Amino acid sequence: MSRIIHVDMDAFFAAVEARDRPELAGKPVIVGGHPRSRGVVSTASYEARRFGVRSAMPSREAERLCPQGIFLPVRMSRYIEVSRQIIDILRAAAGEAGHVEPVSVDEAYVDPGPGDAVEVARRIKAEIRRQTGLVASVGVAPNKLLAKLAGESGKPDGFTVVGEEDVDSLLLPLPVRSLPGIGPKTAGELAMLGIRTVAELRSADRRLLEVSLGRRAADLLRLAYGEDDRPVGRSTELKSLGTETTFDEDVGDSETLRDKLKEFAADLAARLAKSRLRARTVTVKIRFADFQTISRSQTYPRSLATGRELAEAAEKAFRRVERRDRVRLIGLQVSGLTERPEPEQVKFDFRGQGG
Ligand code: TTP
Ligand code: MG
Repeated sequence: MSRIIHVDMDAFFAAVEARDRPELAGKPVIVGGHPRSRGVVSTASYEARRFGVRSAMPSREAERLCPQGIFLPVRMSRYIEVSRQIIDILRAAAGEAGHVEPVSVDEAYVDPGPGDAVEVARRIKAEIRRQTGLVASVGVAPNKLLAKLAGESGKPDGFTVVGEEDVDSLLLPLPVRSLPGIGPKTAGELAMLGIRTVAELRSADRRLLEVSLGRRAADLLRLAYGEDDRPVGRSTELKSLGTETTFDEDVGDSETLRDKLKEFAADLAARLAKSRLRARTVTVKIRFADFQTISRSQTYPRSLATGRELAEAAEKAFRRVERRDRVRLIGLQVSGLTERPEPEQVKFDFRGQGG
């Protein structure tokens, strides 16, 4: 039975820009850092992707691949506004009995409850188009893993329903990299064993997998068979907030990096406060001059909220970075978000008592 719906907006930041400025429709729009800076591409319209432009690519390279590209800066607050509008549409479609789990600014899972998932999914796609003028790709499948892969398989402007009988035709041809949790490192390890696709992963020698991957082997096999029993979460807010910067010139001294982290901590504290949230995990991300990218996280039993608390946690995580080379990009992310307790009930209202 197809139960879970995955929704992900097509070329989200670029699509919002083109919606706000109709003259950009159908053009190669590239949102991100300026091509004469050392910034990176946040996203590109599908027209720009035809030239090879991709998220996270240096903007300079994007300009080389697509000289006619229209480069625009990131307007995050605008995208968050549209994101909220989309979440509201999803909630309305899920109804009282269903629920919505946003996973990023443009992506969410919907559990339609007892409602007909395909029917709810159709309504979601149509309402997003009608109310925002934007295109969502939607996947419907028996679980979250398959719903996401179904949605991705139809991009852009996708609507893909995967029943039990379609699971193999969806999964088998996929590169192992498409499975969640398989990053470049694990994909590299698998490639050494001659495993590139899900079909190859399924038919791989189990002993060999266990020897090479240890405990991860069992998890990978479950993914390869499309097994996933994670429920759609009921938390209604974003799972993480983050900010990062690419330096104009690689930075060697750690004081500059620490200052940047303090700045980020203050910014994130303000954003957490606006959403009335606290965070339990703080992650520092660093990309070195050679593009090696690492992250170090600190998780606390008690949640953090102030700029000072976040800065201290960031500092701790930063100290765990062993490599001391020049840094191209630094970022800070908070996750494990929880709602702030309501303030103590105000018992007395002193207004009107003079003063
Ligand atoms: P995605 O959903 O990954 O990408 P997308 O919506 O632009 O395109 P599509 O889903 O059709 O493939 O990310 C959502 C937004 O998040 C994206 O519009 C911009 C931002 N983003 C970045 O800023 N940096 C990144 O590296 C990625 C992947 C996304
Ligand atoms: Mg998207």
